[in-house]
Amino acid sequence: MTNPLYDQLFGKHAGSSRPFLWLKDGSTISYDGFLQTAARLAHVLTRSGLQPGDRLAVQVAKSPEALALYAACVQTGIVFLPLNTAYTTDELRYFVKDSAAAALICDANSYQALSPVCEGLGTRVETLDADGSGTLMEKARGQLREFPTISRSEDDLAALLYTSGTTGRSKGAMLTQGNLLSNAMTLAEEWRFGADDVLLHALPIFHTHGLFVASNVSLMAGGAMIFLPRFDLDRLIEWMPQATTLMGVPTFYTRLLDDPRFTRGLTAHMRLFISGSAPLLAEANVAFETRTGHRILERYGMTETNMNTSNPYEGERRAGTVGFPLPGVDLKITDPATGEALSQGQIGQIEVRGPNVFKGYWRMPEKTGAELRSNGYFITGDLGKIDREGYLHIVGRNKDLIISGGYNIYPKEIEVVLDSQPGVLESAVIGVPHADFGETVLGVLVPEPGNAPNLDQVMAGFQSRLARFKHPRKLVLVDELPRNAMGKVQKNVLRDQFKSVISTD
Ligand code: MCA
Ligand code: AMP
Repeated sequence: MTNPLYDQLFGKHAGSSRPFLWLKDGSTISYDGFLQTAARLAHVLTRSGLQPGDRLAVQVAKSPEALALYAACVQTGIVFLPLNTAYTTDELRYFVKDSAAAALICDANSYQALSPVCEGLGTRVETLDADGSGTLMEKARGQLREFPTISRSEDDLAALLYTSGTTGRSKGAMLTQGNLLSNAMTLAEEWRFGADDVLLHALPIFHTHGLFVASNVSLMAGGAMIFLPRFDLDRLIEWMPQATTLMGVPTFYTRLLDDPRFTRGLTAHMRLFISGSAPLLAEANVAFETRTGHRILERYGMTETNMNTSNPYEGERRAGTVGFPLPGVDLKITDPATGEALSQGQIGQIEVRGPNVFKGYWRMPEKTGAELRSNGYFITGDLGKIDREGYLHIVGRNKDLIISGGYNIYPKEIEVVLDSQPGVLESAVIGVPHADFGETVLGVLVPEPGNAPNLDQVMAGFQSRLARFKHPRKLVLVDELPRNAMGKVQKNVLRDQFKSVISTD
């Protein structure tokens, strides 16, 4: 009777009084205290009728209780389905319905809007607020602090994480216990995580980076985390002297570099800075090293695959590259047209295979078939090349995707909203360079003849439909969209035409 993911990440720490979470007020939560909260939550979930394999949708602020809910799901075999707190009610409706979630945990402020949605779908609702209050923890209070762990195998689902789709319909990536476990073990070893490490945790915990990469690696090693509610430059600078490691998206690093308080002295206690989720400019990495003496270790991953490649801990961390395939990961560069492997140095699509690669998209066999080959290789949609020394360079994307501050945004979702607005004949949404977020969203509109759209009204059309971070930062009008001979919109032409439209504002 085992539950590999629970045993390796959580169960092995039972009874340990070592600190696991340091909170912003300076208090700490021990491993044992954390596991007791998780066990109480496990009782609440199972007593309310949730079974192994059922989905638990969770849209709550970052808190120790929210992380304990993840542990409770692993312990009970319930599939954890975390959701970005920025998603609107319309977006939530889709995720709850598509996943057929048995229950949703949301914050008290969203309860009024979400409970009618869930009622219609037969989904129970409980609340959990940032301070740990709400109906969920009220129910947990009287429960036993130990829970008999439910047996699971490595092939069982542990989490369902939605990634946006190129057609506008988000896809649920099915991640097994084995996917998460293999990656946590590999990363903890590759990055030399140990029980003395203190990770400065300022990422959200509803995505792979903050939830699996940062938290699972710390749990695997038995280290501690300074668990900040969100990225806040002042708090990061305040806590850095207590920490040994930081994981962040490139925006974290460029914001730190912009602050004169961020000095070599401030980072003296740090052993490792890791970046991912979006490209880190080589110049930013060089500037970081000049300022601090640390070379950021850049790695590359995806929701569907966890982490695939990493620069080495020892050896050259090559700026502008994402390093080598991790142990156990096979990676090849292929011709997008034929799928044939290309030779070293040639640019093609990146394909990966390994124990980290997901099981497929939830209830979307045709999409799974299109991206996950029968020989186990997953077509990432990223374009890259391998240099002479074996480092992977990501040179672009073969998928229509914008990454803003580490959040993925699929243009199709935005184009659907734009196209439905009065006065808009058609639209194209592109990513343009942005100093803080790396890329940001630009909407290019073609007006209906004689009926130009009111741009303020067009922007208002996004309010209830899409999370704020997906809204275009700017809208521009053009007479027509550039198209190729096949009639396809040439977004590269638009990206070139409007590349300075945000920075020169
Ligand atoms: C916030 N806003 C954004 C973003 N974040 N707009 C565009 N892109 C964003 N990333 C908007 C808000 O809606 C708000 O709009 C305004 O910016 C300020 O909001 P605030 O909350 O203060 O934002 P912030 O603190 O400045 O946040 C920026 C951030 C945050 C720290 C970069 O977005 C962040 O933590 N990003 C990390 C995302 C992440 O974890 N990605 C990993 C995905 P207004 O003021 O107009 O209302 S996992 C992944 O990609 C793979 C697996 C991997 O390899 O890791
Ligand atoms: P997500 O769908 O949120 O999991 O985002 C995965 C995508 O983020 C990948 O397919 C890449 O396009 C991008 N990504 C992640 N890490 C890096 C990196 N270090 N450099 C460039 N792109 C990255």
